[in-house]
Amino acid sequence: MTNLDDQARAILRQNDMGGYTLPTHGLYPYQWNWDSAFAAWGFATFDNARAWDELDTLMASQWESGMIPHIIFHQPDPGYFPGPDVWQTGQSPATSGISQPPIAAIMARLIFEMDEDAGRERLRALYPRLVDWHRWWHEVRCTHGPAAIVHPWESGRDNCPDWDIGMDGVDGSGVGPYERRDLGHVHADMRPTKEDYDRYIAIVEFGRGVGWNDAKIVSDGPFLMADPGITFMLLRAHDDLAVLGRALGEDVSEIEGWATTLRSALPLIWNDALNAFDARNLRNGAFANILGSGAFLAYLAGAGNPQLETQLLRAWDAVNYGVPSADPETASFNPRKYWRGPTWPVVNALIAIGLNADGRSDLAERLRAETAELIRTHGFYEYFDPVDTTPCGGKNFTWTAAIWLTWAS
Ligand code: 9YW
Repeated sequence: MTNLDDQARAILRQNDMGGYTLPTHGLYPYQWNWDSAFAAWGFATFDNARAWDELDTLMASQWESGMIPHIIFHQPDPGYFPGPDVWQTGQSPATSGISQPPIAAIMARLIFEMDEDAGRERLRALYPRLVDWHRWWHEVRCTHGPAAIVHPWESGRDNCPDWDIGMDGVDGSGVGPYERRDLGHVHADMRPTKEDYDRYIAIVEFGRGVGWNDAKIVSDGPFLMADPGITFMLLRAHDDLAVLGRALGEDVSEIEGWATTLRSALPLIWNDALNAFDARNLRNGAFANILGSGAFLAYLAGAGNPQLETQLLRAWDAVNYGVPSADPETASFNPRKYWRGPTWPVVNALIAIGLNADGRSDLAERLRAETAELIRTHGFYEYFDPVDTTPCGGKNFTWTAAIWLTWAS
């Protein structure tokens, strides 16, 4: 067996389609937004120019509104559903009509600081697009205070229990027949259910029906929830973008204003009954009352507190490897079903960045060691059972390889 660093680099190269990287061949044959940002960070450990290329191809798909879509369908591929024919966004290249966790600025800062001389001009070219994307989040998606998502896919944590109360209000019964492609790659037990998919498609059909008009989707769409995970990633990304802007000699007061406003909205996603940050249905104000891994991204935004640490340790101590994506002490916990319990190396990496910044390097190191053990035991899988280490989902996964090279090894 070659050493794991070599294997990780080989995975990035194998998934490299020339300027953009697939999450994994087969299951996800396109460019995904936050996967690409992680890929860029991974490339930066051995090919700085290629790292910036990845961010360039991602940001090149920016919509007129400033939105960066969650999937870019560079080349047709029948292996994934729903493809561009379902989304019908009219973009070129074709894209989905929703966004994904805005971590590109976080990764751009990490990459820039690895080699400032090589990165300065690349960053200068990228910076205005990042600013426009962040402005879109502020103006379109932070109108209720915290960052709102209009589709569970937008959160990056597709079927986590956080979204159950919002999904209850989505009628999937009118969706016509379709064929899922994910089940040809991964066992159904590890994937979202048919009821989930019917509702996912119903939300897409709503967006398509209003011509992907952002304002209409937010005001009248079937799903609108405050996402703690995106809120914290966006807050950290605003701060990092301001750091990058200053390094370029730009006026960053607008970005600082977005960050101040977003930080002042954090009390709206604090649930006293849960003693943690929590998702919220923005149609009626109800809390999800579910401890999810998005809450622990608070550390990334300097928003940790003692109650949250108690909850983090309770959930983490209830499993053996990594932070679980859902609370192990609730009935909905399922250690192999996608975002309903498994541990995700990429989320662990983000939580650890936050814990380190918060002065909890002991916890960050524990998280790194547990994540590394999963990868050493089984390889670069998409996610893992946090109780018994079973590798789950796709293999030879780009973002797992990327966080190995940058953080876990
Ligand atoms: C899907 C690519 C994507 C990730 C998401 C993850 C999954 C796609 O895969 O969504 O069809 O379910 O939930 O976070 O970006 O790796």
